[in-house]
Amino acid sequence: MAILKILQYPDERLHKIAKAVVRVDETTRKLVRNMAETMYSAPGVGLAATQVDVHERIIVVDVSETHDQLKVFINPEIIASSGVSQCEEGCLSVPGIYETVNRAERITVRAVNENGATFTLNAEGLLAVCIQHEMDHLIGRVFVEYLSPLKQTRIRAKLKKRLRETM
Ligand code: GNR
Ligand code: NI
Repeated sequence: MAILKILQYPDERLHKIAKAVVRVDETTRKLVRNMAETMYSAPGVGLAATQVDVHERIIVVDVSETHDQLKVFINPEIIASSGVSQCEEGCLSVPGIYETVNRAERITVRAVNENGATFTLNAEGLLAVCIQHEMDHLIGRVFVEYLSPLKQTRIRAKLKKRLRETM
């Protein structure tokens, strides 16, 4: 297994659009395992392939405290959603920034798992927020893009400054 490098905002590769996975094979499963290891070691509650510079529709999520509830979503689709929930979000690609974002409160997701089987999941709470956050990454969207232009400018400046200081 391997810990993968997580792209840091503002990196233009975070805005690439991921392509659907056409075949779930051993290469897909290896990527999923490495993504899970990367997420747990960060630590984070979710990770999208986009964040490790792989532009395929794959996300992993585990919101449990015990780190034993890994969920893998390949080609995820939200087929129903309701309500609004406000959650303070963070992102492994935007370290140290936490801001409140509006999301759907409950969602129904259909996806394929690492064995190629299609499943449907109802989610709410942090799990629902996290799935929506990860699915945004797959369409090149980072959570800070929901904030005001002023906040986005400040966040970009802060992260660029930090990159200069640590590289
Ligand atoms: O670790 C993460 N925590 C988190 C908290 C609130 C809402 C969303 C998230 S996802 C984030 C990991 C990450 O960046 N996934 O893309
Ligand atoms: Ni993120």
